[in-house]
Amino acid sequence: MVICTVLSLFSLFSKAMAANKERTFIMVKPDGVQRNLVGEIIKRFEAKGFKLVAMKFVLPTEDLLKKHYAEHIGRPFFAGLVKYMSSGPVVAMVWEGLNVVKTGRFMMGTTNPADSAPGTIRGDFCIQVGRNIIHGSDSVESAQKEIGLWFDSKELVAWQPATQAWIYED
Ligand code: ABT
Ligand code: MG
Repeated sequence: MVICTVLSLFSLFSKAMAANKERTFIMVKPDGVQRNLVGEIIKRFEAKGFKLVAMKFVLPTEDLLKKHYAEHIGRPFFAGLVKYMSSGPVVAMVWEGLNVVKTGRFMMGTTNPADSAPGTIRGDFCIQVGRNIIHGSDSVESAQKEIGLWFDSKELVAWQPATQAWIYED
């Protein structure tokens, strides 16, 4: 009986810990970098309570972008999208936390900034869909694919933020 209770408490604890470890791929696009919005975007994810796991400043190749946007190959906007995304450096990041994929998308705002709510990143800082300054994974599966595309596993840093007990209940 006691063993069962201890085991189920341990199982609940492990599930909560695993949920807190969801990861997403966030990227400040070339227009976000050119418009000096890197700090503003990082600040929002940091202040929210998410944990930074990896970050790099890179000029992405067309080959990498074609893999990143493979789901859009053949669509009329694809060539313009790859041209825009390879036009300058980007800041690629991995952020971790409870529901970070979904919450990250809320924080970004809708794809078309014309519909993004004020207070979201796109709602506050951009106007057109082809210059929407930030990317965030749209599902846990996409996040895993994108993180693997942009980062080596050894670039994902294991660390324990001192703030965790003040951000999560368990
Ligand atoms: P990303 O974060 O760039 O992936 O944007 P998001 O997930 O919000 O939107 P999706 B649907 O993935 O669009 C990818 C990029 O393609 C551009 N786009 C998309 C167009 O220009 N016209 C369209 O009709 C659609 C559907 C917008 C997205 N990013 N940029 N730039
Ligand atoms: Mg997308």
